[in-house]
Amino acid sequence: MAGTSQVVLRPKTTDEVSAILKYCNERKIAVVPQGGNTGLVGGSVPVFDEVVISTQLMNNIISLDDLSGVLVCQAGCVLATLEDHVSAYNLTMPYDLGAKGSCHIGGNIATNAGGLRLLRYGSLHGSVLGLEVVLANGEVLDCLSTLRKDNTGYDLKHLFIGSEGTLGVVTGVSILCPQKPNSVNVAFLGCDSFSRVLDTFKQSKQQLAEILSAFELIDAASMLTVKENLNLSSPIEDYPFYVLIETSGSDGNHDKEKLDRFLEHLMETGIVENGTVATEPTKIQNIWGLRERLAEALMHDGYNYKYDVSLPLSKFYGLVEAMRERAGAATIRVIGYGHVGDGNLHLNLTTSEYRQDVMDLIEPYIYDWVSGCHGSISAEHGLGFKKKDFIYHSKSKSAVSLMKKMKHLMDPNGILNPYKMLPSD
Ligand code: FAD
Ligand code: S2G
Ligand code: ZN
Repeated sequence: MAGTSQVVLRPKTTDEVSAILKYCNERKIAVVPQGGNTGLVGGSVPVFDEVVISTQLMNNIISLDDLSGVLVCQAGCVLATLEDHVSAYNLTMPYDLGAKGSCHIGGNIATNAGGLRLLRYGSLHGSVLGLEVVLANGEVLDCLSTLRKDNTGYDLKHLFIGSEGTLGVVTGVSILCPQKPNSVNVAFLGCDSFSRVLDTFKQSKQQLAEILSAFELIDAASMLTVKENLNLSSPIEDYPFYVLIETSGSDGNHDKEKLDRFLEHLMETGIVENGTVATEPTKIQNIWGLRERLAEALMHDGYNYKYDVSLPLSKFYGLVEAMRERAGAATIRVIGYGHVGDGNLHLNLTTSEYRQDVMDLIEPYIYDWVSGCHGSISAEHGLGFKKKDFIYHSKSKSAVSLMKKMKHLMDPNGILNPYKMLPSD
């Protein structure tokens, strides 16, 4: 998505954000908060004449308590920069995205980003301890607690996690960073069927348990995409499904023993056809690249029809098969990959340029299919501009009605990221 704006403001402090919003609110000037601009549903893109408020210059790290692991920073800090910073103190960020090099922690919170480590460290609703937010009228809401437990009244910070810039501008963050693992292993396995992928997942939870830190799927069509478009190569021969399993623990010997026993079991029982294990950082990075660079690889085809859905695991790959049958002939490719551990499928179709006939084949069929399985039409990317009118496929009328009342209470002039997240009706 692309948009234009006459004004991009780059405040450095909370006070500047407050002054900007006070000014805009009094004059009913619409604004769109913008972090790293890596969002995938058009949430950070101006639709008409909104003023862009960029957090690019709000990138100070305020404090890090390496005993409690609590990091306090401004909203415009880039995720990769934060990871480097906390890593020096033997800590790690509790989430990781392929967009880490550009996305801001404020944008991650506004979209309630999930990512590659959610299986291990949970969602931002659990790791974010406090927020500082500037409200539509310029008022500064100070909820920047650094406490793990604080049961005094409504936990207001949760309102802003996943609010996509529609309830306030996040300016400060307090987040709990776990210990950095001493030992990381990545296994890359080939499976003959999706039911074998699910058997592998079940075994990984039973046998790897507390050291399991990621369980990702890429299908054969995904592998072909990174091979054809990025010239990457697979460390194992061709299979219909590939599983990337990461373990993160504190004792290399213990983890290796556990992982070897797990892999032996998978091979002996025929759940897995073949696989490789990487412990050395470059090999680990190369294997992760096959998964993390899929978004980049897909762009080379031209137009991407991107779907980020939550499904019951029994239905997870059925949607890819249904879409391949329905739209495969009209597209370059239909691929399925994602965070199996979270039940989060990324389904992408591509054509060389946008085609309405293909879009008509996909929507609303795909949303009806997901809602028919009681899934979610947006697992982690949010609704933004692109998906807001399909919200009723995953939220009840009573829920959307209360969301609208909250929006009106907190932004009566409707200046905060209008046309996003909430439906037009
Ligand atoms: P932007 O794109 O700038 O903004 C996103 C939304 O947040 C907009 O609605 C914007 O208005 C709002 N916003 C931004 N900053 C603030 C603020 N300070 N206060 C209030 N509102 C704000 N997402 C996942 O969840 N999981 C993934 O695994 C994942 N992988 C990705 C991989 C790639 C290669 C790419 C390109 C994207 C990926 N994403 C993923 C999507 C995207 O990175 C996330 O949605 C990310 O959280 C967006 O952060 P950002 O700073 O770029 O926000
Ligand atoms: C991922 C983002 C990219 C995409 O890679 O996990 O969340 O292709 C996605 O949708
Ligand atoms: Zn994802």
